[in-house]
Amino acid sequence: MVSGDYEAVKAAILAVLPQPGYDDGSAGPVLVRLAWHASGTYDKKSGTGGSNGATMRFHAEAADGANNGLDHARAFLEPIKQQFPWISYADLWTFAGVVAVEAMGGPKVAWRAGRVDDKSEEYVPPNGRLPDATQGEDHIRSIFYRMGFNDQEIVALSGAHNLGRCHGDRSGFEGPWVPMPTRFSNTYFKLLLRAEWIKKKNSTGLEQFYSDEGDLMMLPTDMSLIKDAKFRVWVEKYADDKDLFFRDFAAAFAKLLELGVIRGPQGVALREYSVRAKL
Ligand code: FMI
Repeated sequence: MVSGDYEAVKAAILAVLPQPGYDDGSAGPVLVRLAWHASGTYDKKSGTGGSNGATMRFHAEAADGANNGLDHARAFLEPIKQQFPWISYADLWTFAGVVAVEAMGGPKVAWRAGRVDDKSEEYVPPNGRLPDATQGEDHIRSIFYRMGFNDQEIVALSGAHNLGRCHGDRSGFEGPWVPMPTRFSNTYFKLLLRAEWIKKKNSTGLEQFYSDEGDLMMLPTDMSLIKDAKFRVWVEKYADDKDLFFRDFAAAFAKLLELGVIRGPQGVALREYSVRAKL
């Protein structure tokens, strides 16, 4: 196998997407969540965390409650890592997110190879850096601002909840946001604005919001996007204009996957280089 043949890796990722016995029949949504959680630990002040290093391979990060269920995503990709040992996990996990978004009908997202896997746990970021879905707009802002995102980017990224579902045994929340959770679109924003959302306790005891028919859901954090006036402007724009959403999502997701990646010569993200460049 030719080292650096990303088209071959892409074909292998496309081949694992159909998973008839899993969730809604696709590995795509959980792969997008893996790419996001691998990257979203970034702290722009210290330069720590982020997608470089693939630190979620280590127990300390994999065991963060926010990462529950991502073992499925890592397991879907493991045979591909075995088939193409030259690709780093850090590249494979982020690339799989990009390939999955596009394959599910979403935009093409810019992606660059070059991340390097850390050999030890030295750079595992502390647990608790990812957002908590039971909280509101202040929390979401503080977490995403720490990564370097603004309000518009926060709303665009949240549009990924067009995909997939919540699992009671992972996050404690239950159900999908949209009727077709393996098709990328702006339906999530339309539903947020149009449906009536009713707060109820779910079967695990957490409060979430249900549509009048009761088959779709929203998280407390999703609801904060329509409660907060500055977020709501963007929800309305993205509900109205799918192309704008696709463009803005592609830009914000590409930026997310580059967090913590400081590239040296030839675009290779050496861990030592990233850390020293910040000192
Ligand atoms: Fe979301 N998510 N997400 N999400 N996410 C999921 C599933 C899920 C939160 C909470 C949350 C982003 C941001 C945020 C994405 C993509 C993205 C779940 C259910 C919860 C509770 C997990 C489960 O399996 O039970 C927030 C509110 C707090 C962490 C939040 O800020 C972002 C930025 C993205 C990518 C751009 C996807 C695709 C899923 C579906 C996963 C699946 O397994 O179906």
